[in-house]
Amino acid sequence: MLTIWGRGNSTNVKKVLWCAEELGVPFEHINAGGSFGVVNDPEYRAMNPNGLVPCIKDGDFVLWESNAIVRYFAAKYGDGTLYPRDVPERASADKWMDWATSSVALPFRDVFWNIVRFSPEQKDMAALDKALKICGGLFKIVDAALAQKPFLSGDQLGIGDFPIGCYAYAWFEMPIERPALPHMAAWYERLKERPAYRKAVMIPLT
Ligand SMILES: N[C@@H](CCC(=O)N[C@@H](CS)C(=O)NCC(=O)O)C(=O)O
Repeated sequence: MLTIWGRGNSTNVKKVLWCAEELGVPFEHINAGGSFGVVNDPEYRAMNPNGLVPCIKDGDFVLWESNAIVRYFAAKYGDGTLYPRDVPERASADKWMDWATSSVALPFRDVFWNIVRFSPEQKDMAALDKALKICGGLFKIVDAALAQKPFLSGDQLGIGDFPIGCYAYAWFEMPIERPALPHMAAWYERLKERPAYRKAVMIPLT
């Protein structure tokens, strides 16, 4: 039996829930983190000493780090579909996962928290403005890639689409000014057609 821990409104948890839903793997979902607590329980810390979400247990196998979990699900349950067998194709998809963490996560967090999470007194408009510009520039790179192929993983949805696919929902639904991103917007429309994406990712932002 597969168990997934993590509050569903976390981008990192969404990746994992969306991937499991795409693959049709049955799982139990336990809310954890934020107001749900759980992450400081000794049993949870024994699984994930970081005290962060998501974390999964598949049989006896425990794994944390959302991108690693998406790769694990794809390799175990979606070999040849979500997990490209062609090595350069897989590496190209991998690249978008790593890039989402190394380049997008921090500026995106500044946008998201200043628009969605912070109270009016907490908002930092200078930081928001700067982060919006950075994210707009980064998503132009995504837009250019999606001008060449329908998905970040190639001709079909794959591991490379999950992290930025989760950001795309917030990016296109937040009340912000966005640069023109026609190919990224068309990809987002394609994602919105997927029941798994709607179920796991398109939940209220607040
Ligand atoms: N690099 C980790 C980051 C995990 C992370 O920072 N998770 C956040 C939620 S997005 C968390 O657990 N925050 C504390 C909490 O929710 O209690 C991953 O991708 O899994």
